[in-house]
Amino acid sequence: MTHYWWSERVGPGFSHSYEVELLYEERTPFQHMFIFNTPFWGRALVLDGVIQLTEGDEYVYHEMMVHVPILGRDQQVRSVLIIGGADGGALREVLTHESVERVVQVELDKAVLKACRKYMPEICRGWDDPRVQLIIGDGAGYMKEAARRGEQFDVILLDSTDPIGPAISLFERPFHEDIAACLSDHGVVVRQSGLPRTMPKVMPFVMKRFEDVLPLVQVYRAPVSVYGDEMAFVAATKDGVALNNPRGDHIGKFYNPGCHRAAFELPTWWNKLIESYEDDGQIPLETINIL
Ligand code: SPD
Repeated sequence: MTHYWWSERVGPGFSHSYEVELLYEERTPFQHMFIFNTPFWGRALVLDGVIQLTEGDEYVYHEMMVHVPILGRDQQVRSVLIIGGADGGALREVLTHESVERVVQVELDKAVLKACRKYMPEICRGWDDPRVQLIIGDGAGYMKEAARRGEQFDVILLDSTDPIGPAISLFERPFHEDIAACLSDHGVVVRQSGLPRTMPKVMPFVMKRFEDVLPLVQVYRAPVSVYGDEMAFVAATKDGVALNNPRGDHIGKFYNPGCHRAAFELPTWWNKLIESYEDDGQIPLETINIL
């Protein structure tokens, strides 16, 4: 097979290049998908020109997205909703928790799920677990209906792409109101909130949207190498109790109780970004250099 170099534009004048072998390409009804093999990171999923995950470091993102909200509460987590996450990495981590009795996953793009199942079977597993209900459909539409039905979840994970393309509706105000309505009394929601280095307004924008509807909002971070810098996760709790202190002694490939606590210690420049953010309610789409 032919190898060539593929680049992701991470920010202005800043690209990452990967030596790749194309395994699969599809223009789905929603996005342009590539699955590459790379010599350093293993297989990689790319949507609309943005690396979503690689086999080499996906565990950092998925373990931190999942275990922080599940182990950051005193209460056992029984029900989980995942919006997005077609690659199955978040689901895999959720299912490691024996207290979890029910997982609903809502994924927009069936084609991505199908390709991940075929090309990344080690990550994309868990769909056959009897606790899992998979729904192919729009996450915002599902949340609206779930709120109307009075559904409740202990943990909601927003494992979406960045706020461009099909994920846009997941960044709009009504979606956040529906999320708050669907959290149980001790419920937690977590959203991947971009790289403050190159998308500095996404994290504070997401914080504001959750502050509009929930009493406590926190930021924590995870070093996902292929994204280009540290990723921000924004978490919000329904009862206003913080997530900093992990329950138990879960050890993952990245996650451990020390990493859990440390993730809430933010760099000074992140704190400044949060303090200086002026909310105009507009979804921040641009990548800019704030150095
Ligand atoms: N800037 C890259 C953000 C990628 C977020 N999606 C990751 C999906 C992993 N399940």
